[in-house]
Amino acid sequence: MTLLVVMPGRDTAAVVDGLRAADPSIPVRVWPDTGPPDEVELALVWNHPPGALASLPRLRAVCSFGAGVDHVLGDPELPEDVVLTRLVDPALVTDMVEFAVGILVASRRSFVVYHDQQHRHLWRPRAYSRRRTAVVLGQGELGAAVGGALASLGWRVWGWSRSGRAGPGVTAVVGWDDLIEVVPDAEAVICLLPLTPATEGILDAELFAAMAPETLLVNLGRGRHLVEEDLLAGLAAGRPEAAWLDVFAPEPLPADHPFWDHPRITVTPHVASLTEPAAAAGLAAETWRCLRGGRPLPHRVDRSRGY
Ligand code: NDP
Ligand code: OXD
Repeated sequence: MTLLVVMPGRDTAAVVDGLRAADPSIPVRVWPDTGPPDEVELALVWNHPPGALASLPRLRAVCSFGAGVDHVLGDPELPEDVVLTRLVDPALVTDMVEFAVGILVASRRSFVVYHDQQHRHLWRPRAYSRRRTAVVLGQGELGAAVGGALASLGWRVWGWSRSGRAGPGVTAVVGWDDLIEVVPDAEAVICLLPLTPATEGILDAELFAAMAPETLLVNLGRGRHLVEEDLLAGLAAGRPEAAWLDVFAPEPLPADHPFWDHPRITVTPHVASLTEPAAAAGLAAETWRCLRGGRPLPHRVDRSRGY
């Protein structure tokens, strides 16, 4: 039985090294060199070619190389009975917290404006608000940590989830109507939702219309959470005032896309939190051992919920 790494276009050497370090006894292959397809029992995947997993008749489980699983569930030929797991890693959480807090601090305190002013030899202090309020959409591993970190820095934070789960110091918000009620009080709205049929297009005109002027939209979830034309119209109307986008549909963002040159959009290339190959390899190795030992798999995804 083998573990197949399916990450087209990515450097898989570090992942294979990580798997060897985690458990040298695991027989590893790298797509497209599957070996005998009926020997593959577990796959570690990132953006696999749709249909690739359907050609593996004894596949039992798939590990996502990242926290998100939309890239796996988007495959219409994903075998029904395959168990899906995802990466849950403290380093991924720390990196996300650092990135999200960094964006909010840099934006509120005008770091980019001062950098520009320096080069124009301008001495112009700018006022800033002390309200410090944010809505974090998604209160899972990442959203709860971001919300909790902001709360510990004195921010008033509302955290939106389906169940009412919320990070430490974060006020839970459930349901669209309650979300729309708190959004006008937020200086920043941060999206850390998984991409599912229920969350696709959630960053839309209705949400933007509810925002107060001077609100910052931060999308760290997935590009398809955002209705792009609604954002461009919203920015023109001043709600949101600005946007920081780390994720796009598709990626990379096409060279002629209007977001690149928009004066109030900041584009970063999906770097908020980068998967550490050794961590993903560790998860895959642990999943392998659980499969072999007949134990429940770690960080299992509820396929019907989509996250
Ligand atoms: P989790 O699965 O741990 O958490 C998901 C959260 O979203 C939960 O709080 C869940 O609510 C909430 N949620 C899901 N659907 C809805 C809905 N319809 N309405 C309201 N709340 C909803 O995910 P993670 O925190 O680990 O990751 C979130 C996403 O971040 C990933 O799916 C990925 O897309 C993105 N990501 C981006 C990265 C980047 O570099 N930009 C890096 C890593 C991840 P409940 O708690 O009630 O179930
Ligand atoms: C992830 C990501 O899902 O990198 O981990 O976006």
